[in-house]
Amino acid sequence: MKGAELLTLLVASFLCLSAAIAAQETCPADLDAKCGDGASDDWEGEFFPGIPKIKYEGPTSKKPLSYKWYNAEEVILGKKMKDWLRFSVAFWHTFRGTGGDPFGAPTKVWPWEDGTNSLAMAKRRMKAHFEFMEKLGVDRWCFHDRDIAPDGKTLAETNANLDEIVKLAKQLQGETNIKPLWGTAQLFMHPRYMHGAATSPEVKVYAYAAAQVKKALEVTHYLGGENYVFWGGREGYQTLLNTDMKRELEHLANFLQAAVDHKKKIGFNGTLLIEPKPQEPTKHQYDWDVATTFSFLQKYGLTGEFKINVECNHATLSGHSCHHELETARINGLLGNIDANTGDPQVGWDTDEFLTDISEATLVMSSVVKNDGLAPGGFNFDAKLRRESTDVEDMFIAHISGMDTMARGLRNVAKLIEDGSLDELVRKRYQSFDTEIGAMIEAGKGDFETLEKKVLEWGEPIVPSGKQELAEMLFQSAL
Ligand code: XUL
Ligand code: CO
Repeated sequence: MKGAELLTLLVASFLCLSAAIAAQETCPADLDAKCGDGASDDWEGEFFPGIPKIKYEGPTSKKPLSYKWYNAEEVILGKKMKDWLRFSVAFWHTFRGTGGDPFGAPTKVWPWEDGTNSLAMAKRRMKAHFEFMEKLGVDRWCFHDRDIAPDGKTLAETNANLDEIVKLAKQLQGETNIKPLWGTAQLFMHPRYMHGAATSPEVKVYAYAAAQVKKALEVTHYLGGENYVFWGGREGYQTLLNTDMKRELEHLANFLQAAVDHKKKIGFNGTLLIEPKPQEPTKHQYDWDVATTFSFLQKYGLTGEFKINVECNHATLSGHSCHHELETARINGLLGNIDANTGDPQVGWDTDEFLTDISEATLVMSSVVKNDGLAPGGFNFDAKLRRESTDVEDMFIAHISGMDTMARGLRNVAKLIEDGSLDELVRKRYQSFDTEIGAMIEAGKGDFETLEKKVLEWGEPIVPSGKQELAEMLFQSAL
């Protein structure tokens, strides 16, 4: 091919690609009736032809499209793996993720997408989502209201759009026996929420958010969801110079109390979950981490009404390990759900990657086992394909890999428990408290005068080794 022809071809392919990328953009929030006109929810045949139902083949399998460690029906530590793990697919990452980032256009061109945010497209996408879950063998899903249905020009129109999609989801759920693990309201993307939703200084925005959560709670209940999540993406501040923090926190508490009241009013028995995150998109988010969220719940008399959804990547953003956040939630009776993902140690933001670190998964599963599972919560893959992963099969491979990693973590915890050495090391470390004086202190009766007398009698204590390296060796030997 001559140079000039090659150049023409390159320019033409670039223009085609740009057109495809431009067509990927969604309709504006105040949806113009023309946006997506002509689109159809019809689809001939399967959305994922050539992808089989994913089966367990064991650790020797070399097939990417098979489970090596996750064997749903296998009993481990007295429960089926599927009941320990209660996996769910996050609709937003899996079906609304475009691969776009602040520097670049979308990269994913899924065959079923027509580039619109129309109702017809929302229906077609929902059908693809159910085929995806069935093939994967996952029987739960998670969604934001606005992921699944487009905004209308008014709240009434938006709610009508949502009802139409929810009706289809309900029908597909009936055909597949798949249910929501949780639903939530998207209170961060629309410009009206730029200063926050429940913490916006504008009363009409607070009211709008209330109306949106009311509807999202009702829809989650209607679909048989087992939990409802509050992630306060913009409930925080960019600068304290223009912020009345006390007032905003009080508004947030009142908002959450009203959600509790509405949940009871409609007879929704699902668990309400708060998902902490320290920042992004705000400079400071009020639900910074588990401990901050717990103290907020205590201060406003909301404990007992809420549990916590720990997201591993949010944990690391707050300067903790995921294990720390899980244990903080667990020992306070607050561990309700896990958004299983991970960040990148060299990157400072929420990269929402599938968790594939076996050591990390073993620590996560040790908290889950100590908690005797997460039900009615479970695991949500709040994780997305990398921008550069553009094959349809990558959607499956990512989930299989994430599920196998958690399953492997569970198997490792069973090994650690069976071996018993690590538990014994911890028990021994505290055995001095299994004495008369230790029991007195633990019962809150260790007054300082009695303890001073004891010290005078005992002399200088002999302090044993912490055995950290041995603990690490025992842990590693199970991986
Ligand atoms: C954002 C995040 C959300 C919540 C649901 O970081 O984790 O997707 O899980 O709103
Ligand atoms: Co999340």
